[in-house]
Amino acid sequence: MGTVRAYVGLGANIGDAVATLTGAVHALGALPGATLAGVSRLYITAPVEVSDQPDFHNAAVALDVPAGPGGETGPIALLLALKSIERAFGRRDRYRYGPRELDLDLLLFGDERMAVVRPEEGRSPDPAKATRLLEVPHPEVGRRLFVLAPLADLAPDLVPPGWVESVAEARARRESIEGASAVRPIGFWDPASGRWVV
Ligand code: PH2
Ligand code: MG
Ligand code: MG
Repeated sequence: MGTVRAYVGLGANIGDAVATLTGAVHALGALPGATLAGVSRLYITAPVEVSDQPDFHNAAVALDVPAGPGGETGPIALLLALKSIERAFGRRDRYRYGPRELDLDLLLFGDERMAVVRPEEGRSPDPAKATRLLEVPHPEVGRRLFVLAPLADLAPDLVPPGWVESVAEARARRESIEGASAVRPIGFWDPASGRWVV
């Protein structure tokens, strides 16, 4: 079985977000068969969709993971692992786009392009979003500077499947819309100490 490079978006805006995101990076790197291939800068970002909530901390990681024996097994297995890490860090179910202890979103899974019904364990109990499909690439990647900025740290020249521009180009386009102050880098990942130096 081969490996695939996946990209995961991280976010938090309840509790000690820096500690939570740091712990989540380590948990991702410790998943069975996974290797941490890169960690973005850490950002403070203005909340989108629901603006009446605290600022977020956001980041992204590149993760090399087992491809899975075929079809959807790889991305689904990773999705379930992300949900279980969210719960381990105290994620509670709230309303869509609202505040959260930890959000881990599967952004990209190699060249995979898919939309499948989420397995029961990967669904939210919130009926407004319980039936959402798992879409890869994540549909919000191209429209959110808080995702594109950290992703561009890791893979600026990548053109995700189905896109007509690179991550860096999409980042620049969104920055001209949202304004440069929407995302503010506050630290670099230091592999030696395994944390962001803020
Ligand atoms: N996540 C959301 C809704 N809004 N805003 C920012 N800045 N960062 C996020 O991670 C975020 C958000 C739902 O997942
Ligand atoms: Mg999210
Ligand atoms: Mg999520």
